[in-house]
Amino acid sequence: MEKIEIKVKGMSCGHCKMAVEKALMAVEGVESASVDLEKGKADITYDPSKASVESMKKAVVDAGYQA
Ligand SMILES: [Cu+2]
Repeated sequence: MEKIEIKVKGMSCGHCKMAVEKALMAVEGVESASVDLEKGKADITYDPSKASVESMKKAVVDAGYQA
């Protein structure tokens, strides 16, 4: 497992935080995702053999935010 921090823009409330976490958790290989709303970042633990940084960023973008 590896850890990464991705910057996420466009979040404004707790619902946004939940939406981004849910989108990240839906990516295959992502074990956990914790979004910090105030700092605008997501701490992700993932399996690099299954999940790529690009696929995680795409999930955030598809959810309606900027990664
Ligand atoms: Cu919101």
